[in-house]
Amino acid sequence: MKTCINGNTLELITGDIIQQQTDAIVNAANGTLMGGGGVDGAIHRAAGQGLLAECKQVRKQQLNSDHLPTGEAVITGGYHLPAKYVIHTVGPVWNEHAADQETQLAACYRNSLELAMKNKASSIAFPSISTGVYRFPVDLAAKTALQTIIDFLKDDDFGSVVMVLFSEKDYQAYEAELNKILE
Ligand code: AR6
Repeated sequence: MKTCINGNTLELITGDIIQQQTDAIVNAANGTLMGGGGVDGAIHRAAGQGLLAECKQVRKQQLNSDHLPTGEAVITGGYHLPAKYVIHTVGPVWNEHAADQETQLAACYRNSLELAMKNKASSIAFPSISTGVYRFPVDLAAKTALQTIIDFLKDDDFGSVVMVLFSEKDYQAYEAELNKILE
């Protein structure tokens, strides 16, 4: 499904993010930036050792050896990936009693888009941040992600945003939420 927002495009596809030929792809990382399972593991495996080495440098130089806080984003090269950049962001771990998880998830999308724009990227591919290991409910994640992307595209001349969903079930959840928002 593809829609036009203020001259920009927003597309939902099923697929594998490591194959995306966008200027930037987004990694659903953890605060250590040292890789992990899920999409993070796939990105690190496909990009090669150079990515991990740059992540270590970013930790040291930009983060004072601390963890990347939830909702924030940093950028590295793409190494062996088709994408020029990888933007690493940390989604919230789902906890039904916490109040600020949607705000944190929205911050992941907004900060990633702002960082892409700052680096002159005009196309970006996102995975469904937080809906795997971090257990965020996919319908709520889809609503938050799509509303944040749409609000950004309404205000900015960016280019193309692709949501890469890893299963048909996730695609359908995102498609349903996008249709509701566009109604
Ligand atoms: N392309 C696109 N989407 C994918 C891919 C892929 N190659 N692989 C998995 N997904 P997750 P999180 C989907 O668990 O919930 C890591 O260990 C997956 O089906 O990767 O934010 C990190 O190091 C799901 O829909 O990320 C963190 O510790 C979505 O990507 C933690 O997991 C996100 O699932 C982050 O958890």
